[in-house]
Amino acid sequence: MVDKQSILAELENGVKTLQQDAAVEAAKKALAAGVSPVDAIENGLARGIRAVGERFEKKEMFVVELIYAANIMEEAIKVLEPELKRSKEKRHAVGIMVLGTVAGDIHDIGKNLVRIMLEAGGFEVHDIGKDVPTASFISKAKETGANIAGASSLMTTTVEVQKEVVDTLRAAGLDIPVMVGGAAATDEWAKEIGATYASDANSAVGMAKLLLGKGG
Ligand code: B1M
Repeated sequence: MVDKQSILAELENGVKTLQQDAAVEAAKKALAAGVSPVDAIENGLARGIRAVGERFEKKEMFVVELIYAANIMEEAIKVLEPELKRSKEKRHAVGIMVLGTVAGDIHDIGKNLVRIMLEAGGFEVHDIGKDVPTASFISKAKETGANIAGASSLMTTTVEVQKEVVDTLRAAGLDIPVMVGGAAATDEWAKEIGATYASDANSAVGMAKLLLGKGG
């Protein structure tokens, strides 16, 4: 019997030590052992990528290694994704969200997880991608009749664009709730710009429902 903690450690180390085969194998092991895919991502893979980020910041790793680690994480998530979708009850038309990573920011792993979890929670999500111009949030929201918007930002240099998204939606007459998240966003920041903060993909689902009066 393989214990959960050692599988989580294998997931973390696979990303941290840049070993794709080990990370992918650990993801398969996690599924076989009944570890929840959310746990495997949040307490395994994500810890690994954040450790890589810290080493990158201290200049102990090159950007090419950061890119490689992100690819490893994405490959391992592909293994977990079907179960991640299965593990949540499907309920349709809970809400329609336009979701993207703000202009200037190409980080999309976290945003993609948010999309997967929201879809699993019954939302119709229109993912407009990464590094998207603010105008795209508005045009997509109008086109799809979205009743909620989501903007992800991971960098201190692009977090300001979340405010631009809120302001531009309002200026276009779209008074829909806006959820923000990503490493550069905080609860305080969200309040300041008239948005709502969600710290992770799981709580994003509960928060989005709450914002649409469908919580509980
Ligand atoms: Co970059 N990067 N990166 N990077 N990268 C950070 C963000 C950084 C903090 C690393 C560091 O130096 N310590 C730093 C930013 C510093 C700052 O704030 N100023 C940084 C930098 C500097 C850069 C470049 C500029 C590096 C360079 O080229 N010199 C460059 C950016 C270029 C650009 O955007 N214009 C860059 C590039 C990259 C890669 C391409 C290599 C890769 C991204 C690959 C990809 O996304 N496809 C990458 C990665 C992997 C990271 C770190 C290491 C990890 C990010 C990640 O995927 N985390 C990151 C360090 C860190 O975050 N600590 C870093 C795992 C993911 C599951 O978590 O994204 O936080 P996260 O998402 C969570 C929650 O935040 C939340 O839910 C998710 C799931 O739980 N959430 C939401 C996210 N969005 C949400 C939206 C919501 C609600 C919740 O509502 C809408």
